[in-house]
Amino acid sequence: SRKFIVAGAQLGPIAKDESRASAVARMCDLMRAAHARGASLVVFPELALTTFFPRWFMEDEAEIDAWFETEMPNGTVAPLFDLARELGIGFHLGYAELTPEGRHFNTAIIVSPEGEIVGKYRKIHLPGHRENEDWRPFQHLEKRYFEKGDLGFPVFDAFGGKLGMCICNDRRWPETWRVLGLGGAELVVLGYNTPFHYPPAPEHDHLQYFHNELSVQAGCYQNGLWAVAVAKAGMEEGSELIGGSVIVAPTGEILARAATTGDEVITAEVDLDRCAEIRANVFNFAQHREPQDYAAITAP
Ligand code: ING
Repeated sequence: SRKFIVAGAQLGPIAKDESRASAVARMCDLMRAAHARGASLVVFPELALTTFFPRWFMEDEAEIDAWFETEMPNGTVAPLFDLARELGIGFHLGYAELTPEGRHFNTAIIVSPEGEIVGKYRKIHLPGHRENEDWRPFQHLEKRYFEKGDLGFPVFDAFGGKLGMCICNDRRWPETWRVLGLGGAELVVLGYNTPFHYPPAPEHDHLQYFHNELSVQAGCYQNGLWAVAVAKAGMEEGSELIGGSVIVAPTGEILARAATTGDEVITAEVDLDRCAEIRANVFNFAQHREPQDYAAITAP
């Protein structure tokens, strides 16, 4: 068996004027708590260093770029990397990436217990819109501030297994999970910032927690893999973000769920060998999958 304990480190709101140092200090506290509970890997949310800035319309490039990291690691996140090395715990971190070439991505990394970046992913499914839409109580301008990710859905050798990542809206798309499953992923780690209110369809607001679990549970079961999905939660600058961080088994069972919308650690023991219960049987791709009939899926 390849057993270890994973932790989801849910974050409560990060205020617009809250420093990155403050967010990092909160994450260090959560990393210590996760370590105290035996975790070898702790998963932080999407865009975990700042408030969810795509809720506002901005035009000034400097104002926009101030939300991005131009290096990773950097002085601000150094305490997190140092603590990881000290405790011998790996972590997943979501952040806004500004490359030296001036490209903007919604990015996540996996860092080893030695403090090395062993995997990187750039968000592919960017929800929302590009221009200000004043009918909305808040904006969702990811298509304005980020480019579509250009790294595909890679799978990395880490923690004795095969790890993949996705980010927030990616989790709603079955293609995300299937491509990671086909890549051999045994554990998918992801963060999300999901507003409770969905302006285009407010009649679905009460379903946000259900749709979060439905998406992750289906992804896990239909590809025989584990997932840790972690929220930035709570009332953040007037926008209520759902909590509901979960750890899900390859069977689709939820093994741990956050009980608050604040800073909270959830943990579960994963056994990567359990993926075989699904992948060798009901979802044995080699035996049962019929890709010759699926052409429509890759059609634009
Ligand atoms: N947030 C939301 C998400 O996909 C959203 C956007 C909310 C889309 C509700 C559809 C319904 O969870 C991000 N950051 O993708």
